[in-house]
Amino acid sequence: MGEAEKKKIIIDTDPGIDDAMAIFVALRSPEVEVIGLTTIFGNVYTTLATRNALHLLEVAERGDIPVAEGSHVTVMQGTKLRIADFVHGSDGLGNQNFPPPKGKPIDQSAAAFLVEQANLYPGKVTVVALGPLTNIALAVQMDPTFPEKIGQIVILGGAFSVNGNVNPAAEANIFGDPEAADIVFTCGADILAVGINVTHQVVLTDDDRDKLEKSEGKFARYLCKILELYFSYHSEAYSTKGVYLHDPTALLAAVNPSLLTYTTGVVRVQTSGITRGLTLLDTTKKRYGEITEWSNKPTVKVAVTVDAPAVVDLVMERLMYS
Ligand SMILES: [Ca+2]
Repeated sequence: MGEAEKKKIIIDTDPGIDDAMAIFVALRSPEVEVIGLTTIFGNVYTTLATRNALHLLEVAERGDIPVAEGSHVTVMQGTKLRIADFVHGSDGLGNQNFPPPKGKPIDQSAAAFLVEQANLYPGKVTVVALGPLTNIALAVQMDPTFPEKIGQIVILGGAFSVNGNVNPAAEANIFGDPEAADIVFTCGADILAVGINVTHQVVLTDDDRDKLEKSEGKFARYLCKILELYFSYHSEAYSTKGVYLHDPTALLAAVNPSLLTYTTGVVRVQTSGITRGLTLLDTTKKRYGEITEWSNKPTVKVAVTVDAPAVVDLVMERLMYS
């Protein structure tokens, strides 16, 4: 596949153990060209997310890929952030205390970088959003033409007709900045949301981890070190013997959309009360008698099913290849 035909992707990320997996899978996917990483708070604070993004690119010997640092606060300037360090370790990468990266982020903010790239390659850039949606919302606010110029936004987020993973209502990435999520879901861009109703079907088992451990693959060996903490969190929180592949599933949805099936409708995000962060899809099948908060809003695609064995196989294959 020639460089010109590859899908250009920007990964907006809060690394994050499964973010690390997704980034490595992307770098090993010949169908796509990673043209940048943008960072956001979520699994860690933004400063550490930037450091981890740079570190992961150095592990992959891809220091040529630019990293643009994202927002340190929510789109409403909120500073009280939810940080999931109890899932990913205080360093975000399984408490391995890796040395600091040599590289530095570019001078542009994540939102400015997103806007610039969308303008440089109109209709050609896919954003894979693996954290709270603050940077994407800021890009929409910075340039009202961003939604039509961006090719697609693949969102890892939401819990559609299932319980959340922060609380019964909310999934973590949406809960991290619900106002930003509502801006993005209603901005009119070509959006595909991959929620935990789908990613909870994609499980990397103990056996899979053993295979990674025994492989000669550089990424596989690296990931086995950081995966330990992720496995123990899942065992405690869900009583499972495997881990959910949230971020790699969303990434592969961008690489190969035929791995999932979708429905279409309008998604709004609850921004207040006990269900703050709830994603609610109107499938537009009923004509309501009144104007609702979903009326006349752009539709998005929401993933419904996933070929989970195929996703796990692809993740394994791409990580084990050395
Ligand atoms: Ca993430």
